[in-house]
Amino acid sequence: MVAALLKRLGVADQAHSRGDHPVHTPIDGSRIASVELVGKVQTTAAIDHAQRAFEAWRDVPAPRRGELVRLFGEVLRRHKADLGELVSVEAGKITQEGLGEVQEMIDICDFAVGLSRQLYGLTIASERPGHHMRETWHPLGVVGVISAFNFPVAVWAWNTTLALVAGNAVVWKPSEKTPLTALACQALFEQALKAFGDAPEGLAQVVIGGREAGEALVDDARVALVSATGSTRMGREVGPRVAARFGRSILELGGNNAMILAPSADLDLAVRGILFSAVGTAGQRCTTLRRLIVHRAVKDEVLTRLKAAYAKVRIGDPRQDNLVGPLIDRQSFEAMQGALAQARDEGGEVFGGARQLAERYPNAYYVAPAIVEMPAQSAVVRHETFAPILYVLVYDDFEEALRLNNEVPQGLSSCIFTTDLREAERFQSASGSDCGIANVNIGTSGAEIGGAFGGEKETGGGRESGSDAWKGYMRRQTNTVNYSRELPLAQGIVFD
Ligand code: UN1
Repeated sequence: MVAALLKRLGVADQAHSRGDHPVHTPIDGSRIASVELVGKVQTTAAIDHAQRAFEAWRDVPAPRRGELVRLFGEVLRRHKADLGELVSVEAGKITQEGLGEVQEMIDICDFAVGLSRQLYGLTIASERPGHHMRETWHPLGVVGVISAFNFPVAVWAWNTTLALVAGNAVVWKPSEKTPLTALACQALFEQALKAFGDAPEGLAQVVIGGREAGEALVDDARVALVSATGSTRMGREVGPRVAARFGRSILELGGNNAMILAPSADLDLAVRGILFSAVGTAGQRCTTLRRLIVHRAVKDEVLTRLKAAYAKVRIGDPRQDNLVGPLIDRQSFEAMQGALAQARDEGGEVFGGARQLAERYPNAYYVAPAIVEMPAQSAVVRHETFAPILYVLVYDDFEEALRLNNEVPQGLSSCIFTTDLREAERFQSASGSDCGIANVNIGTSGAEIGGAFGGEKETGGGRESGSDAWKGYMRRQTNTVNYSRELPLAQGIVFD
């Protein structure tokens, strides 16, 4: 079945049947493919190739570069159902979310195509007569993309579409847990390349590899930008190593996203918002809602409604009519159980969280999402556990809620449910949420591509996707032109 799907997506048989790295589906834990992992030598060869491609691609006019991305968007539209299904099979996302992830790729293609005609720079008033100043944006070089299992295709697309219209070449190292979706993206991209005709070879490559391949990207001075999505632990290694060679990085690391639930909130909306953000993707989004900071006056009612909703959530095969699919693997299940035990030790009261369907799927890890009432924002709450655990904290006054929101090491996403304009505006003000994303009456997850995506503090500070995130993929040049017959110096300096 997976073989037929891969065939429809254009992946050659030998690419997923040879090699000694097994690929398992989290749906039932069975082995669905085996791939070859490459190391430093092959990754460095890919970078060589990409560097040559970059040297040709940077001179192709940007709107023409956009045409390649437009063609890719068309290929994706044709293969949306198949690629979405492969995301479900390999990452365990429910069908709706697998399709949503491919839609996110299509959306960023459209965004990047428009951008290819809008790589605007400024014109700047010169202080000298007969001079003008301007700023131009130039292609940067080879972009290394390191991505995680939980958004196995969209995050690559955010980076690659922008990098390509910006005139760069890309080398992608996906998670070892999701190589098949990466091979499928590559095969689909090759269809776009073919339709385009004359793009340089090696413009966008994938290296299926582990740590060694990642390190080769991180340490190679020709990789001008490393865009890495994953854990804070990974970012702590990647960031300083890239910086040590004066490379650039865009880091998209852990989140520990909170919702402040105010007494004036529309509770129907809030409960639905919590459910999607906390339970969706089985808690495996970097934007997953992990902390609910609820006002004492509505706490009991909200928890009663939430627990009723949690008890009804259908858990099972993500391709069937369920809302919660499996965790990615056993390690992830163990991390979740460890966090729940620690929460109990720290005074938490746990609802849900147990393994489900173990008899039916002895080698897969389905869990009931957990709600944990905590007496305080203790160590376990401050740590990101990549699983569906929602910690609940109670507040009495708004300043305390804001403090709790900000008092964790991570700074990705946040939201408030309120109908009080003062609270909503304060939450989004300079002294409000310290996160990269701060929403009102919307959950923490499920951002649109049009905004810049990323966060502060241990989240790494990077921005990807919309707004002017494209500037991170280009180099800025300041140009001053003298069209006079004199040579006046800036700052009025006389040097005769
Ligand atoms: C991630 O989990 O790495 O905002 C990305 C969201 C998605 C992207 C999540 N658009 O939840």
